[in-house]
Amino acid sequence: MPAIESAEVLVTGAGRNFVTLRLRTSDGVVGLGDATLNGRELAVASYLRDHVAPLLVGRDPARIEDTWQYLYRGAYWRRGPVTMTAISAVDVALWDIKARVAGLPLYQLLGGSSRLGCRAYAHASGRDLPELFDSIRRHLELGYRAIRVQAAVPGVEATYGVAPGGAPYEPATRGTAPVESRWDTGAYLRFAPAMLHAVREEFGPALPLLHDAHHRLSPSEAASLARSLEPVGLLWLEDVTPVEDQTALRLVRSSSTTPLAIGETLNSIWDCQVILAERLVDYIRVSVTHAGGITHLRRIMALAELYGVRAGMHGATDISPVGLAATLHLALAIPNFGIQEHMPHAPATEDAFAHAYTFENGDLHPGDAPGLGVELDEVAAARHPYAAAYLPVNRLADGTVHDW
Ligand code: EZ4
Ligand code: CO
Repeated sequence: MPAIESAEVLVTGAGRNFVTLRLRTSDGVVGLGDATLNGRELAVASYLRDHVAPLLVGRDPARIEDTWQYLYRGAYWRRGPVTMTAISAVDVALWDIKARVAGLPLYQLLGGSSRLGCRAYAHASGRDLPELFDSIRRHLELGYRAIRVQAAVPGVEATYGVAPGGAPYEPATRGTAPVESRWDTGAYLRFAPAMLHAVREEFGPALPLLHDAHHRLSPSEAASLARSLEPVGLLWLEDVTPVEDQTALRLVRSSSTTPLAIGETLNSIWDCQVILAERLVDYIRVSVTHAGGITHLRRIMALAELYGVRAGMHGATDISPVGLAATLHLALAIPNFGIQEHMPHAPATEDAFAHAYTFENGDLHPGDAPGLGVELDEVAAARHPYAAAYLPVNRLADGTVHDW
């Protein structure tokens, strides 16, 4: 029986910070897992290096479910983003190994493909409406068929989703402490409906449009926004309320038919149990990298299917190419796939991670290379050392810390 011979944790700053787990078996098969937790990267690296790697060496790489249970139930202190990101990385690396041993792309082990490709949506943004319209047009020219739209709120110095100076948006900033921004919910609520109505008017009724409120509203504020956006016909309105308060969505749901999405910061099936069982959203966004890997996300998506909820897969740049590949293999196979978020990675990230997945005609496809179809180029990765980076912190005008 082959055994896991080594478990290495590789930290790079190639494009942005990424943590990658590399497992090697006694018969020379290598599997990769994404262990990146944006802004808290080294906590997961330590969790893996100090507490998980020593337990993996000598184990049978084929026993994926047992290893998952061993790391989850066996830890006693369970759940939470650090633990679940670490378990995700192990799980994905083991699925990579199993599929490489089989000589098959991972999606074949998950039941085979259920669709031609995974419809992706792009992020368009602008500091004003003309710049936003240009950004949408640019993304349509690149082939995207669904667009998330975010625009700078007048009077708010930094708006989530809008890059300063038209560069691709990356929320984490290098430095020893987070950047602090001022947030004004009133200004946002006065601006967002008009902005989204203007986009719909400009681009016509057929273009699928999405918008992310990024967890900043109270239930009544969210309900009123969702109601005012009904004529826009969004594909979804994302993250209206802070997600840990699952029942906050009840008021939004009962007040409006605007489709809702939530879940990118949730870490387990229990974190989204109420949201799913009460059908409080249309799309669930928990990710392969932060919610227990292929093994656990598959279970979450099976529960979601029972309630008519579809997968709205998280795909920001802090999901590494390893994590994105894992997401795409699952997205291609499950019956209730909805849509895949796609923010292209920086050139330095592309240099460090060669991947078989492709983007064509608005769809991502995981490709047909064995396993995940991703190879890590250690030399290219090492050219860019890790440097601490943080997501911003929001404060209200009076200095009160608010959700970012
Ligand atoms: O802010 O992944 O919908 N996408 C998002 C992302 C998140 C980042 C945080 O690490 O909300 O851009
Ligand atoms: Co989001």
